[in-house]
Amino acid sequence: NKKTFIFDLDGVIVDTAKYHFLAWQRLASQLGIEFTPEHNEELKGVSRVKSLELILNLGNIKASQEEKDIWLVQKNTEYLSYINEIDESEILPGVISVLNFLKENNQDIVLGSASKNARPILEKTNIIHYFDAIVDGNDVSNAKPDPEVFLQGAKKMNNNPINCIVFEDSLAGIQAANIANMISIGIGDKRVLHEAQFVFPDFTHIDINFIDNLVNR
Ligand code: G16
Ligand code: MG
Repeated sequence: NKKTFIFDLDGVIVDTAKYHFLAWQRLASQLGIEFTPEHNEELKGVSRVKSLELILNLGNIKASQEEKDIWLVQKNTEYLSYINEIDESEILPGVISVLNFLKENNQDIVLGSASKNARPILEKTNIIHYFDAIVDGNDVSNAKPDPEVFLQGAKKMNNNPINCIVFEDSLAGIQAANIANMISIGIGDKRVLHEAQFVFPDFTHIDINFIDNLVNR
């Protein structure tokens, strides 16, 4: 059976978390809220709207919908100013060899991200041509750990969830993959991603034989 390999974007393919951080930090400091890299960890895989709620909670700030909408636009405008400058060099080490191996072996490659900016990021980094389908923040109504994003990916490829393999850097994403009945592979810290079936610190630690076994299992 052909397998469908589903990749999260931020933290798996590219490290855009640092740009999300800079943009959220600018907004937070403007609102008098202290926002640290530790706080930023908790926003990984979390939607833009939900991220703002978490930051406002940090500062005990109550705001109207109008104010929130303005802040969401401001944050995204700043984020996009960084994204406009990125190129292939932002792709995390080891990712391209895995994508090439999957392409050579005729496997499905799908993006499953919470980001509404996924397409421009894949274009800027010159890897959009690898993807047979893209499911992103514009397509889903239920955020991870809800499995919707990954189930939509399987459906687009006409494949059964048991033939799908998910690469994720957030615990919510790993939980989403598990709920979807897919194989979950954590990229990052083993202690954080303890619910994943397999965990690797990054793609350079994944042997191509491991991927080959997933293709042929
Ligand atoms: C990414 C990031 C999150 C970000 C979310 C929405 O998720 O990890 O920090 O808040 O997308 O991004 P945007 O504001 O661009 O719509 P993922 O699922 O790719 O890891
Ligand atoms: Mg992620």
